[in-house]
Formats: sequence, C-alpha cells, structure tokens
Amino acid sequence: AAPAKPKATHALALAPVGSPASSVDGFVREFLRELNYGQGVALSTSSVNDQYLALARTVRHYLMARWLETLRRQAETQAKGVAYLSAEYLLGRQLGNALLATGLTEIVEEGLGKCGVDLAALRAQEVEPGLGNGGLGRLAACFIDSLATMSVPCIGYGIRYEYGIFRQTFVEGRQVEQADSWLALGAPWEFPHPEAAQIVTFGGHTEKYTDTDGVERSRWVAGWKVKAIPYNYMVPGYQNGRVNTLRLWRAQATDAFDLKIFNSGDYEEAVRAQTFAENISKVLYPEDSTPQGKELRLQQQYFFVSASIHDFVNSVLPKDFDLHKLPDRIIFQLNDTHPVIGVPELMRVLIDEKKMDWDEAWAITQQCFAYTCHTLLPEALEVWSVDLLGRLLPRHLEIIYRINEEFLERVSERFDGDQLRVSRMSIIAEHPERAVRMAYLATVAGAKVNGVAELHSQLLRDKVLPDFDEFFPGKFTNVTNGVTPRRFVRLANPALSELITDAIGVGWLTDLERLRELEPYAEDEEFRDRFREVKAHNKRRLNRVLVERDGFTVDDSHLLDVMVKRLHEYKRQTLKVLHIVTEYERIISGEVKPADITPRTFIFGAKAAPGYKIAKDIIHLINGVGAVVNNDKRVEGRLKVLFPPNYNVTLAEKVIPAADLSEQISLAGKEASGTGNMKFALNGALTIGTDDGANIEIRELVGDDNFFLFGLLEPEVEALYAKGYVPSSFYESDPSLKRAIDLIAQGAFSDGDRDVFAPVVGNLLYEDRFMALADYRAYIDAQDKVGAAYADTDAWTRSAILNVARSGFFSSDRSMRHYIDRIWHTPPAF
Ligand code: Z16
Repeated sequence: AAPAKPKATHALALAPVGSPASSVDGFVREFLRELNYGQGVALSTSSVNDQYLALARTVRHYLMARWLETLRRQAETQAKGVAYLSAEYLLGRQLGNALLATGLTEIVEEGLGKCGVDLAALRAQEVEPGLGNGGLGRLAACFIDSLATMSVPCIGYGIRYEYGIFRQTFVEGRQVEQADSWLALGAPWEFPHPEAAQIVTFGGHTEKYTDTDGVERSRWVAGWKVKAIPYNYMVPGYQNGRVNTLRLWRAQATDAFDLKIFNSGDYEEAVRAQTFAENISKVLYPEDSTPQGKELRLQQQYFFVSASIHDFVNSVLPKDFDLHKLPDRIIFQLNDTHPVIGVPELMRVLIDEKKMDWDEAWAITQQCFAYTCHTLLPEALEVWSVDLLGRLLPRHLEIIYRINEEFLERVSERFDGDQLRVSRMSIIAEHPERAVRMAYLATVAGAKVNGVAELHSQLLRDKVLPDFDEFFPGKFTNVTNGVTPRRFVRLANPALSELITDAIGVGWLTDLERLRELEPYAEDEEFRDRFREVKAHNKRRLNRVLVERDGFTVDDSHLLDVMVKRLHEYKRQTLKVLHIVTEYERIISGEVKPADITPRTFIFGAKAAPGYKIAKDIIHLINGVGAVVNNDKRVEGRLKVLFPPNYNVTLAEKVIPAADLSEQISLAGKEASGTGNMKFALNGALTIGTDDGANIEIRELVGDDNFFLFGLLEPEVEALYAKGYVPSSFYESDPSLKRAIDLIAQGAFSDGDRDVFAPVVGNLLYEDRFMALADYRAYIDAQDKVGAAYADTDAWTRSAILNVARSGFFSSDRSMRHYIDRIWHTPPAF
C-alpha cells in the first residue's frame, strides 16, 4: 500500500512536554543559557563561533524530545525499517535544515535580533560536513531526509571521516587540495557514544574446530582489531515530529599508547598502533565514480559495515530477538558496492557467532539486502583482489567462495553445464588477477537490484548484468533518483518558494507533484514578471556571495549558464570549454559583433580527484580560458567565465537558484542519473542536455519545447565505437572546431605556451574516449538556439515556469515511495 502523505503540521502545535518553549522569550532564555553555561562566555564578549555553537545546541534541544520519542516508539513497535549503508553522506549545512524542520526560523531570527545577533552571520559560520564526493553521497542525504519526512523508520550508517572531501584552491589556475578540517571549530550536531563502541577485527587466519555440540565449524582467529565509536546525528522530518538517526563510526585504537615504550623515549613507536587504527576513519577517499583499489579503502568499508551490522544485531534489536525474523525487521540497503562486504559479514555473524547453519543464514541474508548500482563505467565497478581480501578478511573470503560455489552450481544445473556462462557469472574473476567482483556478489545476495534512472537500469540489465537478469527474473528494477525539495527548493530558494505558495498555497513541499498547479501561471503575465524578479533576485544574491568569496561579479542581465558537478571526462567539461572558446573566437575573428550576442556568464564548479591528471589539466584550462576571455577588451564584457573554487553543497544552494541554463552534457549512456539536473529544473533553469541518465525523464516531463536536446543517442555511441571512432576526422572536417582547438593548442590561453595544454588537446584529437568532438557540432547548434531563445524573454520565462511545474516527479519523496513499495516494504510508522 502507498504510504500515507506526510502531514505538514505546524511545529508549534507539536511541541511535546519537555521541549523548550516555542516563544521568542523562551528561545532567548535557552540561547543565553547555552552561551553562558555551554560555551562559558557572556553575550558581550562572545565570538560569532560561540554564538553559532550556542544556537546550534539550542535548536537541537527543540528536536530532542521528538528524537527520544521516535526511539521509544521504535523500540516498542519493532516496526520494519531501513538500514541505509553508505560510505558517504554529503549532508550540507545543518542549521538551516534544523530550523526549517522545527519551524523555528522566525522565532530565532527575532530572538537573536533582541540579542543584537544576526542569524545570517551565524548561518555563514557553519562549516558543512563534506562527508561525500558528489552525487552518491548527496543522494544518501536526500534519501534520509525524505524517509524522516515520510515517517519511515531508518537508520543511516556510515563513516565519521575526520577530514571530508578536500578543500579546493587554485594556484595559478591549477587545483591545489587542502585538508578539510570540518571539526576544527566544534561539532555541535553530533552525539558521541564511546560506551556503545563496537570491536572490528581484521587479518589473522581461519581454522576448523569441533564445537561443543559436536559440529565441525570454521572460526576466524583475527590478527588485529580496532574500536568503532558511534557518533549519532539527528535526521529531523519536515515539521512532522519525527527524528531519525544517522550513525557514523569513528575508528579508535583498542589500547591507549604504550606507556612503557613512551617512557623509554621512542614516542613514535609508542603511538604507532593508535595512529594506525585511527587512520581508518581519517579521511574520505576523494574519488567519484572511479574508486581506487587501495587497502585502506577496503578497511574503511569493512570497518563501518561490520560495526553497523553488529550494532544493529546486538544493540538495536531487543536481547531476545529471534534472528530468523530478521527480514521482517530490517532491510540493509547497499549504496553502491562500497558496503557489499556486509553480505559475507552478516553470514559470518549468523553462522559463526549465532551458530546458525549455512542454509538458514543464506536464506535470511538474501532477504535482508538490496543493492543500488550507480554507474556503468567498467573501471568504476569495484573488484578486490583475492590476495588482499584473503589477507585482510580470510573468513569472509571463505564465505564468498562458498556463496560462489553454490551459486555457480545452480547456474550450471539450469544451463546444462554451460561453462562459458558459468565463468562469465562467477563472483570470482580470474583475469588479470583473481578478484572478487563486488557488484556480482551484491546481485547474487540482494533481494533486489536497482539502477538510478530508466536508461541506466535498462543498460544495467541488458549490457552489464544480462546473465543475472536471465537467471533472476524480477530481481532487477529501476528507481529514478530524486532530490529533497526541503533543501533544494525551500532552503535554497526562499523567493521562489514564496512565489509558489502565493500561487498554489501550502502543502507542496511534501507533495511536490502539486507543482503541476503552477502550469496555468505560465500564461499569466504578472506571474511571469514575478518569476523573473525571483531569478534576478537570486542572481544578485549569488553576486554578493561571489564578490565576498572570490571577488567575482555576476551581472543579473546575463544569461547564467552553469556547469557544476565533479570533473570527469565522461561529463565532458571540455565540450563546454570548446563552446566558450568558439564564442570567443567568433568575436575576436570579427565573425560576430559582441553587441549581437546574448551576454552570458558561464559558471563552473568542479573538483578533480587529486590523482586524476587529465581532469586537473582541464581545470587549469578552464581557468586559463577564463583569464583571457574575461580580460579581452574586444569581448566588451559580453562573455564571462567564472570558476569559484571549492564547489560544495553550500555553494550549490546559491548557484542553482540563480541559473538560467543547466549544462547536462555527458556522453549518452555514461551518466547513470545525475541529480544536479533535477535541482536546476526545479529551480527554473532550462536544460541543455544529452539523451542520458535522468535528463531523458526530465525532457519527457517538461516537454521537448522546454529542453535543449543535442548529441548522439546511446545506441549511436555504441555503433560509433564499434565502427572505430576517429576524433581527428571531426577536427579536420569542422572549421569552427578546428579554430577552437587550434587556439588552445597555440597557447592562446597559456601565455603562448604550447606545452601546457598539449595533453588535453592530444587527448581530444587522438583518444577522446567520450566523443566530445563527435558531439561538438550538435552542441554548438543547440547553444545557438539557446542564445536566440533567451532573447525572447517571455517565451523563456514560460518555459522556465513549466520546468518548475513539471518537475515535481523528481522529489526524493517519490524515490523513497518507490523503494518502500517495491523493495523495502517498510510503511510509515507514525
Ligand atoms: C557517484 O557519485 C556516482 C556513481 C558512482 O559509481 C560513484 C559515485 Cl561516488 C553518481 C553517478 O555518477 C550519478 O550519475 C548519480 O546521479 C549519482 O551517483 C547518484 O545515483
């Protein structure tokens, strides 16, 4: 059954006994108490950070009674819930969301005002927890927000990295990474519970023994261990009285440093074990989509998954819980392959620790996991060498071997000893080295496997795992991603939110399909004026942020053309650069007069994985192009290229609401879904995009007239690869492409130095894995249409309004409803 619509009741009516009074004076009292007694400072001498910490703690008090009540009811009802297992949560700032969830924003603003404190300044003081890379981590954050808002029991499990995604700076246009010390000024949102630590073991060997019941068993004699300390975070629903939990683990040494060695003077040796253990949760791996097979990464994965499963089985569940009923109580959702080691871990817990027999344990395990795949890139599908896995987790390797053996036996039986098929489907790859294919393990163990957009799910089924689809009919499914409208519409775009509410009333924030009611307003001239004023307002707001942050200015008369996402070749930031260079070349060659083009500001935001050389070169190139274009008098200020460093959730919340044009230009078939694309459409930007990922669904919904489609289709991409793709032939046959590439090659954006960008140029001409040159002509033509369309202000605004009105589908509440109904079977609890 479809879960009931969450109620958007006003928070004031819900304040339970024991929570601070929801009045301005009540708030002021609480705030000053936190400042004086919590921070130990007087208002008159307090720093902005003191005030921020005191405010955060005050706001969190308002959620406390609801959190405790949620936990109490969960313990009482034992309702089925979700354990979301994710190595990443890209949460964004917490204060604004907590204020929105409690409905306290106005009271707080007024109360702080009485103290002479500016809420905006305190908001700006928060350092966002950047515990994720990009789409996958942000998706996890959106999903837990939606589950809390829909009153569905969920516990998010992950890692409390001491350092999140690196802080990006540019030095002479090149990316330089800095450690992200997000905890340095205090962590007011977390609740550490060292007393509830779990022990996680690694290494050693396995041995056979005869148990007291006479049964032959395997046991793991581990070589070393670390402590996992849980840090709890509140996940408040939107004004519905529910607060779920996010539990992130920190690694700590089981023993304090060796005092004897310390006293002997060898200080480094004395803390060696400590340093080693604590490295496990030290820093987030900065790879998006292309993980590195590093041992520490596998340690991180097992560390958080093992701690989480033990925590759930031994601490969350009641003492007398019958583990045969585990599937009625929990579903572990695997966010990509990162937590898939949880499959053999649950088997080990059930068999070795709870003494279940194999078949029983396997039947339970298969009902307790579901797996979401987020990519198709072969280099992104995680594989762990048998050598490493056997060294770090010998018992798990044994279990994986047996799962594989029994699985392949069934395959062989079903397909008459078809050995080719058996080796294709083996969880263990033999080449180039023996290795465990984590996606296969997840697929065999998971009750369901889903992709993240229609096209992606279809390709997953047809191209990546066709044998498995045949073997497990009904296991594969699609759930198109979504984004939370609380953060990405209400918090990020208050002006648009107010306009929407004025038009269609309240309630849409938890029932986003209601945005459809805006459709008729596209024809309303006054509404269009107000809509345009909202955009202009958001551009001015962005201007203020960028002036202060980077010294950049944004002109609100310019078309704001935005490409923000991780730097990756498949996403094709180079194609965007080729467009900008083409426009620039048209001007300096005299082909067009600056006054005749639509003035545009291009905004980039992108971090490159520190070891991804070509991606870093592309960042350098964008900055090089910007430096030249922005300073060339001949351009007359009609083109501007801005690349604010350190794009993150906080900046996204300012950039997206200001955008006119959303760049979603990945090579067809390569972007699993994209979620930025949804945020832009919901904020009234038009998309220029390929037939890829969720772009396809966006276009179907908003309509062809309100979307700029270009480029090869996925089957055409495949055909071109098959036929043999020669990028230089496009360069030779398209003079405008040739001029753009030649400008870069000749050093026009590197002070005449032809070497600096030679790797980028060479890559494009002689490799171009993602066919930027093949799509260049179509892209330029589509961009010319964009420029012309923007000149018709009324028609553009109509399209922008229709983008908002028709994008309600992309609420993560809808994604969650699909998971709940088709995969998890976890109805709202209360
Ligand atoms: C990631 O962010 C994604 C895929 C992946 O394998 C690893 C990481 Cl860290 C992204 C996809 O690239 C993107 O298309 C998708 O929208 C997002 O995951 C959420 O599903």
